[in-house]
Amino acid sequence: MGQVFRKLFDTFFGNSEMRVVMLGLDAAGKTTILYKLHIGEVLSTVPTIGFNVEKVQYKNVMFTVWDVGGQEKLRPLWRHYFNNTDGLIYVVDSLDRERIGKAKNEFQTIINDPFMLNSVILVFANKQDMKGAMTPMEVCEGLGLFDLKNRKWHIQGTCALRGDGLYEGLDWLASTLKAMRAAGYPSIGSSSFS
Ligand SMILES: Nc1nc2c(ncn2[C@@H]2O[C@H](COP(=O)(O)OP(=O)(O)OP(=O)(O)O)[C@@H](O)[C@H]2O)c(=O)[nH]1
Ligand SMILES: [Mg+2]
Repeated sequence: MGQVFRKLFDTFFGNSEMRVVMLGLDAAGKTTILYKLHIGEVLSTVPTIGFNVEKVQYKNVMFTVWDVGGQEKLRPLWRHYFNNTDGLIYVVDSLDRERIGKAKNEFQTIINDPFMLNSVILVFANKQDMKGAMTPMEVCEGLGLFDLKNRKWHIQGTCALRGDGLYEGLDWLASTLKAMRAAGYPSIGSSSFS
């Protein structure tokens, strides 16, 4: 009964929960982003072996964010995190022009997985503070975002060290998922930039 009341309360006040998986090549900045969002600080990170998971409350949405290690030998494990995922945050090191092709291949594999077909896609073009970084538009082209059919996606330039762009991304995730839930799954494709 308590759970029923909780659901009614949440529906009335617009509260909701979202499960988000954050992926991307090693050193893209995933763990830095997770803790900047969770505790508001930049922690000194080591490469993630396995995963970190934290809750991030933003406005009236409780995000559960899974940050999974991105080293090559760990990538085959990513698919174990796909089930029941509302949203994907794909983090790109915008300075890493050499590996944008690799980032694209991994990205396309994720989003075409049957468990991920209804997930909305938020791309963080991270490390925008670095001179020579690819612009969000370049990252967009590099990942093949324009070719996506029937997917909801958004690209956001970020600097995890300063926190720039992170909450703008969560805003998009929250409003998009809420609109989709209100309308009922699956989504129709659309895209946006910032
Ligand atoms: N200049 C700059 N450095 C960043 C930014 N975000 C993260 N970094 C640095 O990038 C390095 C890798 O960051 P992590 O957060 O550990 O990367 P990760 O994606 O979690 O890497 P794996 O756990 O190996 O998958 C660290 O030295 C961070 O301080 C950013 O926006 N700008
Ligand atoms: Mg990490």
